[in-house]
Amino acid sequence: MNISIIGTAGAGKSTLFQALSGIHHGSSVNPATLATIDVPDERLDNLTQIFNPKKTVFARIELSDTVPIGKDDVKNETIQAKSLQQMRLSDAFLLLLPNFQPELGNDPLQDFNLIQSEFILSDMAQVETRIERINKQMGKKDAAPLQQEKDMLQKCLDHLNEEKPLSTLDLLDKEGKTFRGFQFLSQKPMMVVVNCNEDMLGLIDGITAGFREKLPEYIPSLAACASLEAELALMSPLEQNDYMNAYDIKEPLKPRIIRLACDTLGLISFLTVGEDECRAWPIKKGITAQEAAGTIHTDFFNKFIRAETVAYDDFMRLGGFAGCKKAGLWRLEGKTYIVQDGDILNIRAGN
Ligand SMILES: Nc1nc2c(ncn2[C@@H]2O[C@H](COP(=O)(O)OP(=O)(O)OP(=O)(O)O)[C@@H](O)[C@H]2O)c(=O)[nH]1
Ligand SMILES: [Mg+2]
Repeated sequence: MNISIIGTAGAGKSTLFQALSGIHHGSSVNPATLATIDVPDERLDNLTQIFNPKKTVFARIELSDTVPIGKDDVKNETIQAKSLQQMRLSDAFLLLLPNFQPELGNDPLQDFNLIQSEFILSDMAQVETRIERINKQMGKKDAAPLQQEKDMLQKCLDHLNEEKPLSTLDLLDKEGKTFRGFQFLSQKPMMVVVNCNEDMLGLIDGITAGFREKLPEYIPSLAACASLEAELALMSPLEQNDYMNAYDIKEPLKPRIIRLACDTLGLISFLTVGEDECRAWPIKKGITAQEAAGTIHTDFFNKFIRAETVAYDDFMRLGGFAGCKKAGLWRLEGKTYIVQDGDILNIRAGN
C-alpha cells in the first residue's frame, strides 16, 4: 500500500513526512524519499506473546514525499517526471492543506480546488488522447471492443467535464480492469490533512468539523499541527508524553492517519501465526480466501485448496486452536469465503 503526500509549495509535506516516518530529510526534495511505517496491531502483539516467533511482521504502509504541485504542473506534465510517476503508482493521496499562515494568504480550500482540478485536467487529457487513438483504429481493427472502451471513456470524459473526480464515478468499479492501465490520478482515494499552527491546537476539533463541511463529502479529513508532530516523532517515548501533555495532544498524528488511511482504502488484516513468524496481512475488505492467499504467495492462489480459519477473538477467548476445534469454531473455508478482519488463516495449498 503506497500513499503519496502531496500539496502545493511549502504546505508542510516534508514536515508531515517526518511526523509519520521519524525521518528528517531536510528541505531539498528527493522524489525517491520513501518510508515504510508499521500499522500498530494489538492482536499481533498478543499473538507474538503466545507464539514467541522468530519475527513479527506488521502490516505496512509505504509513504512517499513528493515535489510541490503548482498550477498547470500536472496538467502540462511539467512537474518532475519521477514525482509524477510516483503519484501515478500510489494507491492513495494524503493531501496537505496549509492553514498555518493565514496572514500570508494561505487558503486551504483554494489549494484543494487547485490540486483536484489539476488531477481532473490531467485525466481529461489522457482520456482524450485515448479516444483519438481509438477513432483512428476503428476502421482497421475489430470495432466492438474498441467501441465499448470508447463508450466508457466518453462517460469518464462527461464526468470530468463536470469537474468531478473519477473516484466518484461508479462505472469504474465494474470496469476497473480496463482502466487500471491508465493510472488516472483523480480516480485514487484522497485524504486531507489540514495543517494548522501551534496556537490553533486548542481549536483543532472545531477546525476539523469546519473543514468536513467545506470539503466534498467523499474526502475524509482531519486537522493537525504537522510541525509539532514532526518534533514529537523525533523524541523518546518519555519526552513525547510530557510534550503531548503540555500541548494537550490526545493522540499522536501517526495512528490517526493510519486509521484514516485504512478506513479510506477499506483495508482489513488477516493474520498468520507460527513459531517462525506472526504476521498481519493487509487486504481489501471483501476479498476471497483464495485472493487473500495470493497476497502471501502466487502459488497459494494457483494451488489453493482450503483455508483453515479461526477468528482472532475466538482464538483468544477459547485459549487457542484446540479450544476452537472443541467448540466447533475452527473452520475449513473454501475459495470463495470472504475473509474477515482478524481471521487467523493457515492456507492449505497443493504442490
Ligand atoms: N507554523 C507552522 N509551520 C509549519 C507547519 N508545517 C510546516 N511548517 C513550515 O512550513 C515550511 C515548509 O514546510 P515543509 O514541510 O518543508 O513544506 P513542503 O510542503 O515539504 O515544502 P516544498 O517541498 O518546498 O513544497 C517550513 O518552514 C516549516 O517549518 C506547521 O504545522 N506549523
Ligand atoms: Mg518538501
